[in-house]
Amino acid sequence: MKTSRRGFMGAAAIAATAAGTGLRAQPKESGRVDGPFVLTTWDFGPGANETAWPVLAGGGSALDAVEHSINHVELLPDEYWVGYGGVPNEVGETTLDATILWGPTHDWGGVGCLKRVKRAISVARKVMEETQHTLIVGDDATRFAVRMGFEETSLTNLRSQAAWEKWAAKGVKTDAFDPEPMDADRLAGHDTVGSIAVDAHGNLCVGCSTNGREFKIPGRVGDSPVPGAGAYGDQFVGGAVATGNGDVMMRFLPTYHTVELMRQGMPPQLAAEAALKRITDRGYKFSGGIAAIGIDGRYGGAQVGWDDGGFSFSVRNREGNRRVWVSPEPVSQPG
Ligand code: SD4
Repeated sequence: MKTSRRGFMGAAAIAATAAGTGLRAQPKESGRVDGPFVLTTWDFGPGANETAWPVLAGGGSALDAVEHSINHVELLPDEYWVGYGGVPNEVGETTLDATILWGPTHDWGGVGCLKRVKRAISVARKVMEETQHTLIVGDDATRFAVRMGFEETSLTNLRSQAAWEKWAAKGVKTDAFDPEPMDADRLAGHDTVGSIAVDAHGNLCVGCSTNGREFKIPGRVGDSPVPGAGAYGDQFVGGAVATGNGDVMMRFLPTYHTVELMRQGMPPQLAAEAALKRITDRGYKFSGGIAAIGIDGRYGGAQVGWDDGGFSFSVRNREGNRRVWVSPEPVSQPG
């Protein structure tokens, strides 16, 4: 993986923990918080949670909290992996995938390959609230967004333009034509923001948003907008969000798997490990992570492939924010 930001975070985490015992600090992949709470993945998690927390603290809905959390990341000017200004496809265009679930009604909305509109999670929310559909894709998703009052604008900025020009200058075709990742995952890099909230009324919302995969084949839709793949939730159980190689992960519906195991009483961390193990057991060698939290506030995560330990999620409740680094140890990779 050549994700400079992830590499940096992993190195920083390892350095910080190595300074003490020489070992990784006490892994805290699991724990419990009282509600209301919001959980958000990766290193943008703390900032996203801080944006969402006032909504929850003021008695607002988990739906608004998740939208705030994800909008925060989508609109960060320097965030390359989510929202505008990042991850161009093979022809230099940035396209977005997002989904959102409202627990009380189990209503979903999603957009895939959304073009020229910045707040993909908000468009997904419109799909959920204004239509009977679950997923709208491509230029038609753009037309839908404009119809709902969103501004049509370029998703390219200097950074994404430069990233694409540098890649295009090599004259290689996208790595999506390479063999399936059975020996090694050679993806250039990828990240997704996933967010799960439970509000003071006990209502659950789950959402995620991403640019997907660098230099993807135009039209590619990843796991993020697919219920049960990039995100899943059940009002009576809890939620799970995924990040990583969505082309592989969506074949196994790992967040659905995680939540269903939690329904049977399995702690979130073990459920997430089992869902990833289902994929590695079939021989895939990939990078992927899952963060999950029950309606009761028990949380946990698992990951494979990010050996630098860089995958984290953050959980915010009235006691503050806690960052949870997810150890790569529990799930073994084949080979
Ligand atoms: C995708 N799963 O489109 C997303 C990307 C991601 O960490 O999450 N990367 O494949």
